Amino acid sequence: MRYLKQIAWCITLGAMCMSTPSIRAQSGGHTAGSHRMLLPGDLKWVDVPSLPPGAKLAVIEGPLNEAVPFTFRLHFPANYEVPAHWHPAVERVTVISGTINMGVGDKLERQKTKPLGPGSMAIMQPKTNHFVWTKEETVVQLNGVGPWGITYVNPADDPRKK
Ligand SMILES: [Cu+2]
Repeated sequence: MRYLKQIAWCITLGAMCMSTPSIRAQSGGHTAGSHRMLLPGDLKWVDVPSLPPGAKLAVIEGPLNEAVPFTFRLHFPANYEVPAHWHPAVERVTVISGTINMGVGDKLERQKTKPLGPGSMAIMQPKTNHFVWTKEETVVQLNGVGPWGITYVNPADDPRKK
């Protein structure tokens, strides 16, 4: 009898494990289960309500609001600023093109930033206040594990509240 119960348990578990990838595949194929190859032209750029106007975002892997690995790109125009803010998870930034000037602190101060050009990377711990600005058009790639979010040090800087 115990043996039979174990078999039943194994079958149940097995069915669960096997059904998971298909559920994921149906949710848009953005999760780790499927092999994807992506060209820059495949990216779908959208506006970003949580950033000052002018930035564009393309989600590669996600969704960003769930506890799953995420990868996305941000396109910043020239002369762009993101005021001091923090994130709930580790932020890994890789510069694809242009230059991002990044600094740590409670208030954006251009002289406290370091210029990061193509191929550079920054790793920011959760809840660390930081800021960025650009002189030229810049594309960065962010990756980590969600849920992702942004909180501005000064709530008046939050474009979602304007
Ligand atoms: Cu940030």
